[in-house]
Amino acid sequence: MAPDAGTKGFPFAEIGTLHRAAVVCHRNADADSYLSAFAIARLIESLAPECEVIIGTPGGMTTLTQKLSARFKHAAAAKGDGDFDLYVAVDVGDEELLGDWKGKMASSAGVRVLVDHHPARATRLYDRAVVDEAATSAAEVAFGIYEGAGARPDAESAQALLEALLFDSSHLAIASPSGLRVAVKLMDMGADLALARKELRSEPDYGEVLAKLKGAQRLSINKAGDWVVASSRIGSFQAHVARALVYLGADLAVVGGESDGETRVSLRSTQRFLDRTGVNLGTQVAEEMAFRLGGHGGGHPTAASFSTKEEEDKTVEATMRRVGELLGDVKKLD
Ligand SMILES: [Mn+2]
Repeated sequence: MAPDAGTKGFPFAEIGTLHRAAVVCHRNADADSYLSAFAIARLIESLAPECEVIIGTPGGMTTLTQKLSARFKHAAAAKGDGDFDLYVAVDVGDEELLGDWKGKMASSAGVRVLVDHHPARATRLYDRAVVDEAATSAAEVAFGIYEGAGARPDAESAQALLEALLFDSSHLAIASPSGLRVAVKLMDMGADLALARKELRSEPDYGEVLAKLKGAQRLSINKAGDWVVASSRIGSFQAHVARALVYLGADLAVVGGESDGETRVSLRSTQRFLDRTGVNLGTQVAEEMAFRLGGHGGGHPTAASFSTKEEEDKTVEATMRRVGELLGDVKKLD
């Protein structure tokens, strides 16, 4: 990783020589990545009016980002043609998430800059890095670049940065003190908080809505020790249903279903459940069940899944038995 020399001198290239610049998001760009890239693209355009700037979106964008990109319009390309004099990778984390752009950047003679809030990794891909691991969003880092340049985001860029910050901070619930300060500064510059909340709302997906309601209808309520364990069966959106059951109040949710000759089980628990029981759903349930039944699985301590060729009933029952081994006898309440 190139040393972080602060934001002074951004974009670290001879402004007069810039003809083509690409601000590149991570694969399947989320709102923080795209909107931060949007504001940085605007900044480069104001610093170098002769330079053509595009936003690179390897592998496209999420559904929400597509909607936001129609509101915050900028020339964008999944794969940029030819080489660029300047590359700015935004919110990328792992450089593999640059997709096709990684190879293009690696072989370029152009200046390569990273703007990020993910932990810095060992890499030689970038010439300069502006990374703040304490930032909740890439938008805060992008705002810091504006401040370092003594520039003020235009109204649209300020709005974009506020929406990016809200997106990555669970609507400010997990924002750091410095993130909150940036949010206030953006509002002082004209960004509208109510509008930001509204524009970040995504349309409900009909299939997901039906799956969640059917999942609730087929609910089985169990108790294991002091813990409420909800289980259900659904052929799709298992993860969404499991999350919804935890949201309803279950400490642990086990949701399984068969489709295309495979049974998929999603597991979700609360942080409180993890803290008190120490049960890691990724290693102790998903990986273990994949091992026992044959299949593959894993995940995080409070969110995991596995799939197997075994049939649905047997799979869910075996998973509940595993829960019993870890928590004590499972008693059905309904
Ligand atoms: Mn981010």
